Amino acid sequence: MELKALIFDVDGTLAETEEGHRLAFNAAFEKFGFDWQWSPSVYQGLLQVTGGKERMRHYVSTAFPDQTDRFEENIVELHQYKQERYAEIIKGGEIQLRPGIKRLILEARQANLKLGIATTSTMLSIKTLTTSLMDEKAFDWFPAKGCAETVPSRKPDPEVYNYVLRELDIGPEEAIAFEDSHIGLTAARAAQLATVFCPSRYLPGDSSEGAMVVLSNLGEPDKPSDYLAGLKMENTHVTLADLRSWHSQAQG
Ligand code: XBP
Ligand code: MG
Repeated sequence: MELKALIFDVDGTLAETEEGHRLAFNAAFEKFGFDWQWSPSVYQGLLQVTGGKERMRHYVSTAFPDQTDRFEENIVELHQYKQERYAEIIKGGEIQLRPGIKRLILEARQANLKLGIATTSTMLSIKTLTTSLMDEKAFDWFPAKGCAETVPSRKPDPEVYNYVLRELDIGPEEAIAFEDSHIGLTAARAAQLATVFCPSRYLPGDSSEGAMVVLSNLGEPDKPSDYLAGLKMENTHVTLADLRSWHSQAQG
């Protein structure tokens, strides 16, 4: 089967965004009078729960069960406030796209490949990141966007990827997914998608079991990627030719 589409996870894959999310969550807790803050190490553990609201509910129910009622009364507004702070952080320019992401997406557009996004984050976070870090029109480069609002279940459930495949009107054997976490890789693999895995800063030890190729990142001509496992890489950075070659090898 021909390679017809690339499907990208967002957080940790398009950009190392989780530190921005963490700071935004903490700003929201403070704003709404909840006296806890998530340290990097606590947040790293909480990333095992996907979806911001789900993550916060899990934390409060386990760490501050006596505040679950008051938290539940505020969670919608609190998460909206958190998203606004996160958008400011992204627009502030401290977080950039990971190496090779924009280069490969532009190459895929040139070759008329379809593009999709599959994230447990929100449509606002997709819009903010694509228009701020990629191109002011980049939100429209991805006709299929599986996210918190369009798909009720969360990774590692594969539904977000199955949704994107349906929206793109293609089968999993015609696409490649890009992920940064074991949870996301599990979701992509459960949707039968060959996956390029570039572990992110917050999840360096995540298992790459099932990935077609494992790399430090997609690389740039002047910033070589480190090959970590899986099908062999011919270049020092990932090109569309590499993806087509891996895709046909993975098809067997
Ligand atoms: C990562 C997530 C998200 C973010 C927080 O999503 O699990 O919940 O951590 O963003 P992915 P929200 O790696 O699938 O892109 O608060 O918008 O959920
Ligand atoms: Mg991710």
